[in-house]
Amino acid sequence: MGDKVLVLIKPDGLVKSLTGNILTRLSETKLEIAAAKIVRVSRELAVEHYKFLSGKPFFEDLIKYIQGEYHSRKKVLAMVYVGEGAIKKVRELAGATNPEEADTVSIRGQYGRITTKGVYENVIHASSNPEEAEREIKLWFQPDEIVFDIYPTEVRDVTEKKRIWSSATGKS
Ligand code: DAT
Ligand code: MG
Repeated sequence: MGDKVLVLIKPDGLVKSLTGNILTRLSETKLEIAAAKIVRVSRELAVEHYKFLSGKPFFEDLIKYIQGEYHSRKKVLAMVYVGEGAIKKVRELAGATNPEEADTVSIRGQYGRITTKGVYENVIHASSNPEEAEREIKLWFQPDEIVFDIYPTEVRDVTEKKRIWSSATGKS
């Protein structure tokens, strides 16, 4: 199966209508898409995702950015790609963390920017190594949301409160 990688198209990517373009470029890698969903990012999820950067001066801005607080679209597109060299391939396509330093034809090089506040709006996230990929994929996705069994699962009886569709017909 090869590597697994969590890919996020961040709120700036969505506002700039880059989704189609980025998906095309990802598909050209011939990696396989194993999961995808649009997510409204809670503070809890954002903090857990970026927990290794919690000591950094830019941490609070980073949390606000991924939550869409700086954009009109408060959501991200979260995806899992699998395949030989997936992490390397997607990170190469993404380009360097700092959009000013990223290769000019990479996604971050082409579409990223540093705001006047110093926030790196770099359009896309990609896990940086297999351990991070596993941690991130398990944070963003439940097993049933992924079409392959990419990590071992277990069956357990759990009772939890769950929001379901109301039986009342709503007006759209
Ligand atoms: P990457 O996203 O390339 O894996 P990272 O994991 O080191 O980079 O950092 C996560 C995000 O944090 C990154 O996409 C943008 C932001 N960031 C990193 N370094 C930064 C800096 N010096 N100033 C502002 N934002 C930064
Ligand atoms: Mg990283």
